[in-house]
Amino acid sequence: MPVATLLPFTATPNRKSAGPTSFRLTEKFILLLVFSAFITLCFGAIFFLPDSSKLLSGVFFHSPAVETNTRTGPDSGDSGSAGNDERVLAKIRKDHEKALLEAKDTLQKRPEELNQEIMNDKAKVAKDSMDQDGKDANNLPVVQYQRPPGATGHEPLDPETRDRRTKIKEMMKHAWDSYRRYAWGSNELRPVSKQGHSSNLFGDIKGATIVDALDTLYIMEMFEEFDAATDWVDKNLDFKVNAEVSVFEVNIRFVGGLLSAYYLSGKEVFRRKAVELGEKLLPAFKTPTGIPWALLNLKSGIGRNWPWASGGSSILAEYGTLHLEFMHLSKLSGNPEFAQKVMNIRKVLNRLDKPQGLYPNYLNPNSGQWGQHHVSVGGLGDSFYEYLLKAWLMSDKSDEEGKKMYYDALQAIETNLMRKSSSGLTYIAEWKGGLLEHKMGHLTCFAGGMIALGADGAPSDKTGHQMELAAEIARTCHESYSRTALKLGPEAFRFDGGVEAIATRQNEKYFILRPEVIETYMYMWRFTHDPKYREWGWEAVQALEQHCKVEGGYSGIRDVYASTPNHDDVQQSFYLAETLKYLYLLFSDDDHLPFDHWVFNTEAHPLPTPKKKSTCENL
Ligand code: DMJ
Repeated sequence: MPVATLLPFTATPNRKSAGPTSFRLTEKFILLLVFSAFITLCFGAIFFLPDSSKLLSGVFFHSPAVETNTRTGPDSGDSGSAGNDERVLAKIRKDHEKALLEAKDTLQKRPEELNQEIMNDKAKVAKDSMDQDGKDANNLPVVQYQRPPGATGHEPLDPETRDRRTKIKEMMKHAWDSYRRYAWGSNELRPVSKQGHSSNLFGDIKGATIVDALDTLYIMEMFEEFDAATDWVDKNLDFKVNAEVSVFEVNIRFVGGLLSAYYLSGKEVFRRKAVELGEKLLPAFKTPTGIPWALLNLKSGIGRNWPWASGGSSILAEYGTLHLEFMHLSKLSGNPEFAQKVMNIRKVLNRLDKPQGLYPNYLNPNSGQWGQHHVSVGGLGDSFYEYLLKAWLMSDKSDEEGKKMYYDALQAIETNLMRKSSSGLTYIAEWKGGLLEHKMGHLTCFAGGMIALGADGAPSDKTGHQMELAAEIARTCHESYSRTALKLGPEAFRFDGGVEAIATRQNEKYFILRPEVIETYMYMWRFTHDPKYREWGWEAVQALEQHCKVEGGYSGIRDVYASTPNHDDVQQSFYLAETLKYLYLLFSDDDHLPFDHWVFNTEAHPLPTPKKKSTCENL
């Protein structure tokens, strides 16, 4: 038996600090030493202890030959006993030589060969334990796990960048340790009052921060914390709740977080939990059109829409932000239903007329007709556009329908919603029945990153133009930060009444640790390497440290124009999932979660973009 087959199948794979290659080799070498020492001891005992072979055969070994010998008892003659001892000794010698040869052979193999052997052994064990339909004990198909490139990175060479990256990791540690200390198992942390906090978006599902933070912990190589989080997920994450949840929020944070954790670590518990939760969400699609409800009771499977949403409509950014996760769920579960449900959403949308080519935010799931004609690239609309582009990228650019829908929509947005202020700031306004509201949300700032990400795939004469638009949006969003007292951006800012990039209404002046502006800096840095994006990111870090950091974690702020911060006492789970992750990547090299192998879901959970002909070719 090769030494490789003795290794535990659940060893944590490919970590920089304890990678499977070095870890397994070391482990094998130790095993080999122990095994050789043990055999040597046996030989010593056989040759030097009086009548030791009898002792051995009676106490340590239970081979049929030995058992036969001991059972014969006093009747058996000495000559027969000596013959049996000889046979046992010969067998031990033979096994020893064979094991030594196999071990020598194993040690001569290259790490990749050893890895492959381990993978094959794992697949074989999994195959042996599956039933006739090729499913494992959890009724999931056996999937040969392969880690996509760039799951962990390396220290940047430039000392300043390295220090800044280390600083972000310290911020993550403070946020995580505080959550662990004061709110472990709750959805979020109240960092000022130092206790747990639960929003009703997740019903009675617990642990939003744990699931949202898993992949950030992994990519920052905080493996002790990652293991604790994994253990919590394994033992405590429970979806059997009699409560109503937001289908969108649960999908982007929990399903997305679990999927990422699976793809980064290869741990089956995450695949199992993601599929289990995905199945719980399926009843949301039981509507006459198949456009899902916004809210779903996970126990009864009864859905409904937000009471405030235009005549019982479903919301574009909610039903349009399931595609990436559901395609992966189909792949990992072998159940095509997930993919069918999200492909049907596209069918419904493509049958409808679009005013000026725009997608209104409200759609009635019963009639299949638009509700109020309100269009936005911020709240209620945003991630629908993001998912069209990313669905195309995630399909290794084979999803032509997603591609066309994205570039057509972007053209309509540029024509109808994008404007320049009198001092030359480009912004994306909101559209209400043909009239523009000259307001841009913090949420809308993600569009700089999205447009940069898509620029390369646009018709060649538009690539440069789209990169310019992306850079202009990044600049506008940076202005929205630098025009405040605390150097953190408001929830929404306006371009009317003589102001530019400033919030004028009290209820738009808050900052809740949102990631979108930093997300755009990260994309712009990757595509341009213009140092200003790292500088802008660093400005945000300093402001976060100065105004949001408290002893018990990080808190949002009620008014970014006030000279001193008034904390809202919530550390949002997306602060760990998105804001800190995008900051870390901003100060990392480009080969950490490289864009040609990963796309980020709208909660910044990286999902692999399998190449055609690989194990995930149908995505
Ligand atoms: C996140 O949950 C996601 O980014 C979502 O798409 C929009 N809002 C928050 C962060 O601001």
